[in-house]
Amino acid sequence: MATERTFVMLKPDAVERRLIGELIRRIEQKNLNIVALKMMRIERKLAETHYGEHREKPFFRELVDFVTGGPAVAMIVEGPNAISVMRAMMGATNPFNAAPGTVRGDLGLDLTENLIHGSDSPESAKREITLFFGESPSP
Ligand code: D4T
Repeated sequence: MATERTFVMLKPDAVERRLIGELIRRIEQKNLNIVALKMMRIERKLAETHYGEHREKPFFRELVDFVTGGPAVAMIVEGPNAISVMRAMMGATNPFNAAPGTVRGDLGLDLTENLIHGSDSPESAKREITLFFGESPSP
């Protein structure tokens, strides 16, 4: 099983709802490693670049307003198949479809304010880690 690094963001709704501890607890209990972590207010330009693939979507502005609207927590998470393992733990994008046991299935009720982001491929992970943390060494 390949060791991977993925970019994880605890979105502003998670911070506001005091769920940082709960979400980090889930990541640590899964035995993944948190290798970098910072709390930050995401600047508009960074959010627009991060969500660049959605630039033409009707929800783009709302999404950028939301992720820049309060502090978020950015992390690099490492472990075997970390990218897909994190995606499975997060659950479906829309919390209404997310299975119980997942972060969004257990804790979310809103499509935009869906608590957590995790990279969806090795290419996105590399791009997002660089965007948020600068160049970082491979595992
Ligand atoms: P992120 O990127 O935040 O981890 O979400 P996903 O990878 O699970 O899902 P995504 O890229 O399809 O959507 C990005 C982000 O946009 C919000 N969203 C999505 C929204 O506000 N309205 C919508 O209609 C959709 C489809 C939720 C996640």
